[in-house]
Amino acid sequence: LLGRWLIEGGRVAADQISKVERICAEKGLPFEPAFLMDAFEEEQSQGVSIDSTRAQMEFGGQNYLFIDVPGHLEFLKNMTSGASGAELGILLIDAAEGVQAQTAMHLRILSILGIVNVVVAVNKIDKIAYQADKYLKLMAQAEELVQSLKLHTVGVVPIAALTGENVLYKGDKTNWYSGGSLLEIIAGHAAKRKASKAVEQFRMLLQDIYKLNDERYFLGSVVSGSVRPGDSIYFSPSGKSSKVESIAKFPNMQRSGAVEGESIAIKLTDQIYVERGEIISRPDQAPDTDSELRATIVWLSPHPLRFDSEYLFKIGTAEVLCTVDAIATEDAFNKPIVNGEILDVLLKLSHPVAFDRTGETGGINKFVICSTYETVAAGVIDSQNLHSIKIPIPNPNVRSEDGYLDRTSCEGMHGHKGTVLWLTGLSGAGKSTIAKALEKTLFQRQYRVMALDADNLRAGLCADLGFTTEERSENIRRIAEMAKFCANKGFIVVVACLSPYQRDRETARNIIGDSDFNEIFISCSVEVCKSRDPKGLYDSASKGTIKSFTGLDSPYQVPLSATLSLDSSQMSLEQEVAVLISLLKQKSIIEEASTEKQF
Ligand code: ADX
Repeated sequence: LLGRWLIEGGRVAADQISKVERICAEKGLPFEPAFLMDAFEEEQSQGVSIDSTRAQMEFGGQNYLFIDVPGHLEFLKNMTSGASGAELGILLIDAAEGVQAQTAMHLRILSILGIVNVVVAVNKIDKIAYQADKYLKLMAQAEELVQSLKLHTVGVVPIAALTGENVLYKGDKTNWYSGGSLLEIIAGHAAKRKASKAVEQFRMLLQDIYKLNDERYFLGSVVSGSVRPGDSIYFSPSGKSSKVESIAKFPNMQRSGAVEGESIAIKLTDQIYVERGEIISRPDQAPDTDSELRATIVWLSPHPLRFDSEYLFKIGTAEVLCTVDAIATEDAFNKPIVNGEILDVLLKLSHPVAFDRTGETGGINKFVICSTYETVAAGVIDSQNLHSIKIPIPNPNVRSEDGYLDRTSCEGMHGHKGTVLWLTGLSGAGKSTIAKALEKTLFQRQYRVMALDADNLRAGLCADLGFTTEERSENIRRIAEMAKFCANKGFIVVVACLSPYQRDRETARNIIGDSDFNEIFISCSVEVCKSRDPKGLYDSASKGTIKSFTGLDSPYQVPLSATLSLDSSQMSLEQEVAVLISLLKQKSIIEEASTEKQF
């Protein structure tokens, strides 16, 4: 097929064709485009630069790069280490031989490379005498296989690369086939891709931060979407946000914007401190962050996978340490995982990284795993959220019982409405102090209030939980369920919980309900929190006795759409309480006046 593309694409000089024709004639063989490939290989060994596995050519004003993947594992390494992901896979099936065991393996590799769109080309249709019924059987088989691997069939086409039937142009021997030629199918897909590029989300990989004449520049490559001065941007996994002041493309050229494929330097409107490895996005299209991932990998090393070894995990520009656990089968632990094997794994990372759950709309979901010396695996992150998988599904045999008191009766009895104020912020920001002061004020004014301090709950209800991302998620899920319960009993619930991840706060919002969930960000810089250090934890963490401490070696993602932000380094406690009381009034949770009592 590649030989056919080359001939039709005008990439082969007439004398080369006649040379191959002559050799074929001498050997009494019919001319085959495949022989051209052999001829190229020979030339290549003599230093002529035609790559026998890659062919670039133009058809109808559109440039194509065809890459032949002979199932070589070495090739996979090249393919995954660069940003050279193909846009479309052509699965070539021999009409005479049918779907082979290897075919499924090749398709799985495509999916690991993030190539979800596949054209099935049933080749050598001449060998089965252009028979429609045989082709249709193969077509159904191939389509089923492609779909079973969650790939998408862009088209299925009967071709004969030898004669050119249906490769570039429709031939006359398969009149029963009503679809387009292989090239027409590919061109149609390319046009669609072009249109969809316009809606791709902005993703830039942060490579470095340069200081130049006292200005800080954030360097990296735009891998999808576009960016312009004035845009609000968000850094993941650190959760920092800022605005683009200007964009430069070295050497020293100011730019009015940048698009996919460009390496640029961004100057921000304010000073933020982040490191290489972050993904820059729009605030409302932030990628996921986690330190535990489900993924599918293909093992690429002659040395077997070791479950007790630490490897280097690389995604985008981020590099962290990881260990690999198999999740698919018990068996995986018993037999060595060797070259070419594909398996489902759970990756435990030393630090959280940012990533996307799908490669669609420009998402970053592919990674490689390296040992000290080599790339040992390539993989794709599972599209299902590890944590959402964990959220228990209620047993259908358990039915909830309506109590005697419903929310309206409770609220009527209390004389005010129920709601949740969810205080989030760093350790030492003042959440507990504010929650306690607010509890006191509301109580003195005879409102029914319930303060849920995460530190206290961790002594009992959540005593089984530590501080991995997964355990923090579970912690927040439990607190959110409790808060919801109390709000439904007409209480004003004040939650004080670090809740560092946007995703977990969104889970809390979903559990509690949008109308009851008020996200209150107690903002305070790490430096101030460190200097306060009421529990001496920052001190212990900087000495290394506490690991994954939020604000130090574990991220805090600043809320993007908090109901209120209170800067505890600027406001007094009284001011903070007053602001929260006026929020409750403004939301008609409590009335304007209420008799105050001293208890
Ligand atoms: S959350 O991350 O799951 O939301 P939560 O609010 O329950 O955290 O608990 C945070 C409190 O646990 C902190 O105020 C601090 O006292 C204590 N703590 C102990 N280890 C850590 C850690 N590694 N990161 C953050 N807080 C920690």
